[in-house]
Amino acid sequence: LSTRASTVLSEVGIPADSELPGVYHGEWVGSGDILESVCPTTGEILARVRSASPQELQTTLEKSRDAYISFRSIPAPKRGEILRQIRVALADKREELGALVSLEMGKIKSEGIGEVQEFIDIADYAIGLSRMMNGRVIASERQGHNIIEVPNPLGVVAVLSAFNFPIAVYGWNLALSLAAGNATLWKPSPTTPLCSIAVTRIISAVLEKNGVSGAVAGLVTGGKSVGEAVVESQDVDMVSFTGSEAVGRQVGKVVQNRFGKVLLELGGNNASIIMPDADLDLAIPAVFFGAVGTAGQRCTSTRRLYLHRHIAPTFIERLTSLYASVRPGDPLNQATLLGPLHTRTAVGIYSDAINRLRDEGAQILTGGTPHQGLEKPLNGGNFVMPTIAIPMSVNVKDVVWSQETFAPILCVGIFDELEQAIAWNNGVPQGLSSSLWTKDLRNVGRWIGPEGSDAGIVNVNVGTSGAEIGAAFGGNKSTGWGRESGGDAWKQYVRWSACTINFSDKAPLAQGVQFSP
Ligand code: UN1
Repeated sequence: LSTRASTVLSEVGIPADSELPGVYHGEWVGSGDILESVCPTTGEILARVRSASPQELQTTLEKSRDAYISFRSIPAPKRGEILRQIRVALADKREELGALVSLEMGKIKSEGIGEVQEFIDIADYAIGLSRMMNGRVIASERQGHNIIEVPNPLGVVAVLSAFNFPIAVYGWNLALSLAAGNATLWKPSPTTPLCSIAVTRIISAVLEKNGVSGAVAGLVTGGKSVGEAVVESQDVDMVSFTGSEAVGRQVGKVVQNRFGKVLLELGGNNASIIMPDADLDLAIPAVFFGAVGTAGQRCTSTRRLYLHRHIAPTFIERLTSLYASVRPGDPLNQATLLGPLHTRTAVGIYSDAINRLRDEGAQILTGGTPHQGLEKPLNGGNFVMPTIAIPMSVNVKDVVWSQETFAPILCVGIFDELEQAIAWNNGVPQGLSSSLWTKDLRNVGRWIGPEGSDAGIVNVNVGTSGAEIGAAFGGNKSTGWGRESGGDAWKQYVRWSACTINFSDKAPLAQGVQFSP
């Protein structure tokens, strides 16, 4: 193993060339299929993980349920105190975990660290929340009666997370779920098992120190069959799934069929709209980060750029020259802005999307090929050139506009009226993030109002990617309507009871109904 990799791994307690158990339910086990963690930058195998066998998965599901049954009685502020200790332990390993994200997922280190910071932020939020998970008192129509709404712990929450945010998305779910009094079971992407093992070790040490079952935050690594079994299990009360529209559609059906709760965070096909009065000094770098940052592998990455005709030539020229300055590199190096795609398969998907653009007559302004001739060890990595394309026309029903490709490909269209750009923004199946650049308040009003963007995230003079934890995160339409993280998202992680309580000496029926013989 290269020194760059073994250094990062040893900082999080993973020996070089090791084979690790990938299942945790209070103890570490693992005798299922072997998962290989492959470094996207060099192609080397970082470690091997023994995933969950069917029996181990069943045991973990049972232990999760047992853990929920004891954990739900611990008062919420005490659960918040445990979360505070988890927050401290994570902050203590912020840089090391950030480097591990960078090594295993391939995003640049600053973004890897940012992801751990996002977990810390949502932990802070949920610690406060643990003293504020309030219900309501409602006026009853009956004398001497009161109605209260009571939030209670829900049960077992399974989190199926994607490779692109191998720590943060779990963090959003775990923090709320733990504060809410649930047991959480994590099924991470099979390609980022090391991140999940490192995080689970940190959390389990805190749980055990507090005399709480480690299965409050369990882990099952594995492939498709493990994911399917978790989704199908009657022991799982809620499934929070982040991933593709195709898989999310199946997950939604299966969970709905057994009347479980589901929270879906699926495709993003996010647009930025640039008005003629926009501050280009701010807008151009924001589009650059949105489209090229994380090598285009965020759900919130900018994939579509709609430019007003008046500023289009200048914008394109300046954006293209920023693209020309980007060199692919080791994401662990501080100067690197562009890391690899996560898998070799993704390089093929990138090439297919470029070919489709070419076939349809699009003009490729920059990029359009995988990176060739890179020096060792980067020649083993999945590097592609960030690409700007101008399709022949903006028919948003065309595949080039309507399909999400998880790679740094930006399609540009030119408009004359804001209405046109908003129609394009809304004309695709997905509805996660969107961004308008303008100084005119009237445009802002239109954009955030009923005739504006139909996405879950509607920004003004802020790019499509890089949401903070304070607001509820998620999207509409084929993005799945899920909401995670801040805002009122916690309300999904509890079961609500409407309790009518009679303090009087009579027992009247509602609506004045009489029912006496
Ligand atoms: C995702 O890509 O699934 O807003 C999550 C952002 C990040 C989270 C993205 N805070 O880009």
